[in-house]
Amino acid sequence: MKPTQKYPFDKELFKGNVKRHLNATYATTVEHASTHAWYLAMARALAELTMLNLLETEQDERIVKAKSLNYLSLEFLIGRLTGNNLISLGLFDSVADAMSELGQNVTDLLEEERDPSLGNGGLGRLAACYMDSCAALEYPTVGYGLHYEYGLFKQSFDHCHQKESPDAWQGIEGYPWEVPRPELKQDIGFYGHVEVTHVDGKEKRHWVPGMIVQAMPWDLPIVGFENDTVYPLRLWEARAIAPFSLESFNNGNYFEAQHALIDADNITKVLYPNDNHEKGKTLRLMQQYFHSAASVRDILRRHLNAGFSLEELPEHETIQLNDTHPTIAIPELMRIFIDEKEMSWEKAWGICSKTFAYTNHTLLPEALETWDEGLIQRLLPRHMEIIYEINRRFLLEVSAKWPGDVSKQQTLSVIQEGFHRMVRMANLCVVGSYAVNGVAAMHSQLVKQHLFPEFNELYPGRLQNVTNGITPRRWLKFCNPGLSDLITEKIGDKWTSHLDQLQAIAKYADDKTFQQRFMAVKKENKERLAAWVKDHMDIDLNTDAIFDVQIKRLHEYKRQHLNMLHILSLYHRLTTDPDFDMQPRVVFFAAKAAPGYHLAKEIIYAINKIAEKINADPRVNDKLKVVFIPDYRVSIAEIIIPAADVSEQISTAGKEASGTGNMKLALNGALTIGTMDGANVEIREEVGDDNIYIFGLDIDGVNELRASGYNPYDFYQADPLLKASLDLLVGEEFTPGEPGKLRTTYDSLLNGGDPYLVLADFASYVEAQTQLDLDYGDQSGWAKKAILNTALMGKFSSDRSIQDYVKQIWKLTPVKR
Ligand code: 26Q
Repeated sequence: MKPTQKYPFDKELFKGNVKRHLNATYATTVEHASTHAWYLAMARALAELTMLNLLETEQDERIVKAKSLNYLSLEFLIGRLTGNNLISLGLFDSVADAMSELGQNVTDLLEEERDPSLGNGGLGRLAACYMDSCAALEYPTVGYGLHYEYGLFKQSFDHCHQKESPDAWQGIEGYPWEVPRPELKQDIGFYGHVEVTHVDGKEKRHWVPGMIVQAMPWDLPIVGFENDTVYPLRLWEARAIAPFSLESFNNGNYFEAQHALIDADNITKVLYPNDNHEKGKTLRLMQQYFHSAASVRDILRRHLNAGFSLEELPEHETIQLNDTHPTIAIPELMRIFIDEKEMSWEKAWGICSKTFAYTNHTLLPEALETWDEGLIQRLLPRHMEIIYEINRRFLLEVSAKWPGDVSKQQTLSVIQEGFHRMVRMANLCVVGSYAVNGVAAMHSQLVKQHLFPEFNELYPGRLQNVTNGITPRRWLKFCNPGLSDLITEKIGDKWTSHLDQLQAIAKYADDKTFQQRFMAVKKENKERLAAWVKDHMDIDLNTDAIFDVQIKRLHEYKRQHLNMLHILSLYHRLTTDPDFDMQPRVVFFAAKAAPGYHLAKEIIYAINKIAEKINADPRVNDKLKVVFIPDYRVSIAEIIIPAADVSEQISTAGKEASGTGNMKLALNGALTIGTMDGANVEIREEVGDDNIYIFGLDIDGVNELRASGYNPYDFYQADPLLKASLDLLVGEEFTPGEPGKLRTTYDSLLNGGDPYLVLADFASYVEAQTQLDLDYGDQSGWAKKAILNTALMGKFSSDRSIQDYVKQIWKLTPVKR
C-alpha cells in the first residue's frame, strides 16, 4: 500500500494531531480518553489530511475548467468512512502502527464508528459506490445529497416484531469526517405567488416565495483509491432563518415565531424510510425541491466562477438524476434561466435539455413518482407554470409525430388527467434529459419495451443501458482481507483497480491446494460471522453448515417468504420423514421493512417466530438454524457477505431492476440461487450455467401464467410439500397456545392472490435448493464453483459502470493529480 504522494505520512506529526484532537476537540486526555474518544480523534486527524486534498482538488485549475459530473441523489448510503479511507489513502498499516504506539488497537477503534445510514438500500448504496469509482478514476465529480439529522431508522426486535428507533448518526460529538462550508450556503424559497409585470410590452413572470429556508452545506471527503484526488459529497442541511419574522417576534408572538422555525428545520430532519414506494407527502416534495434548488445553484456558481457563460453549461457540467427524486431540478434550472437570467424559452430549453440525464431504478407501478398538481401549485407556483409550458410544447411534438392520435398524447403527457391531476415525474425526466438509462440489460430492455415504448420511438437512442456495479475496494479488498491477500499473492494487487484481472485466478479453480486455501478463508469469515451472532444474539452456529443468506430490504417482490417456505419444507421433512437427509444449513436473513408496510412486518414476525422454534428444537437442530440479523446496514453487510456460501436472489422475474447485493456476494465466492431477473441474468452469462442455480419462471413464463389466469390454490392443492409447508403457518406450531398468529402471510398468498407468484415458483425453487445441497456435499466441486464466481465477477466493478456512463452519456475526461 502506498501513501499519497502529496502528503507523505509523518507518524510523529500524526500522533501529535490525534492527541491535539483528543484535547482540543474532544476535551479529554490521553490518560482518560475512552475508546470512542480515541476513534473520534483519529478520524478527525485523518479527515484533516483529506481536507487539504479536497481543497486542492477543488481549486485545481484543470479541474475547475474540466467537464464535471454532478450526481444528484436524495440518498447516499456511504457506510463507515474511516476504514475505507485508510485503505484509499494507503495508510492502513502506518496508522495502525501509530495508534498502537498510542496504546490503541486500530480494529477496535474502527468498530466505534456508526454507519451514516443516509439511504434506504440499493439506490443509495449505488450512489456511494459510484462516488468511490469516480474518485478512483479521477473523473471530476461532486455528489449532492441531503444532510438528514436522522438516517434510516434503527431496527430491533421486540417479541419478534420489528421495532424502529431514530438513528442519530452523528452522535453527540458530531461526525468527524464532515466539515461545514458556510461560505457556500444558499437561501431556498417555498410557497408564495407569481408576480406578473410588463416591460416594453413583454410579460415578465417572477416568483415571490412566501417562506425562505437556509441551505447549509456539509462536505464529506470521497477519497480516490491510491491517488491524491478527493471529491466532495456535499450534503445540504435545512436551517430556519432567524429571526424569520421580526414582526410577529415584536408583536410578542414569540411562540408562533418559534413554531415556524421548527417547520423550516424539519425539511432535513429525517430520511423517508420507503424503498420502492412513493407516498405523496408535502414534506417529501419540500426535501426534493430543497435538494434540487441548492444543488443547481451551487453548480451554476461553480460554472460561472470558472469564467464560463451559461450557454456553455452542457460542455462543462452534466447533471445525473438518481431516479426521479431530483426531477424538480429541471424546471428549477428553467426558472433561473428565464426569470432571473432573462433568457428566451428556446435558448433556456436548449441548454437544459443537454444538461440532465436520468437513471430509472424501478418498473414497479407503486414506485413511479407522481405528484398532485395542486400540491406543486401551492408549494412551487412558478415551477408548476413551467411544467405546463414544457408539457404544452412537448405535446406539440407528440401530435406532429402521431397526428390526431389522442391516446398517444394521453400516455405521454407529463400531466396525468383525472379527478386529481398528477404530474408524472418520470415523463418529465425523459422529456427534459438527453439520456435515460436502466440499470441492467434486462431492466433497460423492459424500460424500452414496456415503460417508455413511445418515448423510444420519439427519441431514438435516448434510452440506454448501464449495468450497475459495486466498488471492489469496499466489497472485496476492505471487507474480505483474507481473500484479498490470497488473490494478491497469486496475481498481484492491480485487480483492485482492474477487476477484470480476477479472471486470472480461474486457472486455479481445479488446483486442490488453492481450493483448500480459498475454503479456509471462507471458513475464517464464517467463524467471524458466527462469533458476531454468538455475541449479539447468543445463538451457536456450526460453521461447516451451508451459510445461506438473503440480505436486502423486505419486500414482497423480493420474496423472503419464498425462502421462508423452503425453510418450512425442510422443517417438515426433517420432522416427518426419517429417510430425509440434508447438509447442515444456516439460513440468514437481514432486512428492514418500511414502517408502514404491514405485510412486510408480518413476514419478519413470521420468520422470527419460525427461527425461535427451529433453533430450540432438538429434532432439527444440528441440521437447520435460522438467524434473522437485526438492523441490516453497510457495516453488518461487510461481515455477512464474505461469510456467505449461498446468495438468495429470488425476486419474481421482471421485478428487480438490477440488484447489487447479488454482485457483492458472488464476488466474495457465494453461489447464487436466483431467478432470471435483473443483473442475475448477466451474472449467469459471466459465470456459466454450472456455477449458478437458476430456477423459476422467466419473464415470458410470468406473463403467460398471468394471462392464463393464475390461481395459487391450483399449486397448493397439487403439491403436497407446498401444502404441508404452508399449513404450518396456520396452526400453532410456531406460536404455541396462539394458533393463527402467522396467518397474514398465508392469507396474502392463498386468498390475496399471491401477486408475486411465490407458489408458482415453489417447486422449482425446492428443486434447485436440493441440487445445491447435493453439490455442497462435494467440497472440492463446490470450491471450484466458488472460485469461478470470484474470478468471473470483473464486469460488475463500478469502475466499469462509470466508464460506461462516461463513454455513452457523460463524455468526461479524467484529470489525474
Ligand atoms: C420515492 C418517493 C417518496 C419516498 C420514497 C421514494 C423512494 C425512495 C427510494 C423510491 C424508491 C427508492 C429506492 C429504490 C431502489 O433502491 N431501487 C433499487 O435500485 C438499485 C440500484 O439501481 C437496484 O439494484 C434495485 O434493483 C432497485 O430495486
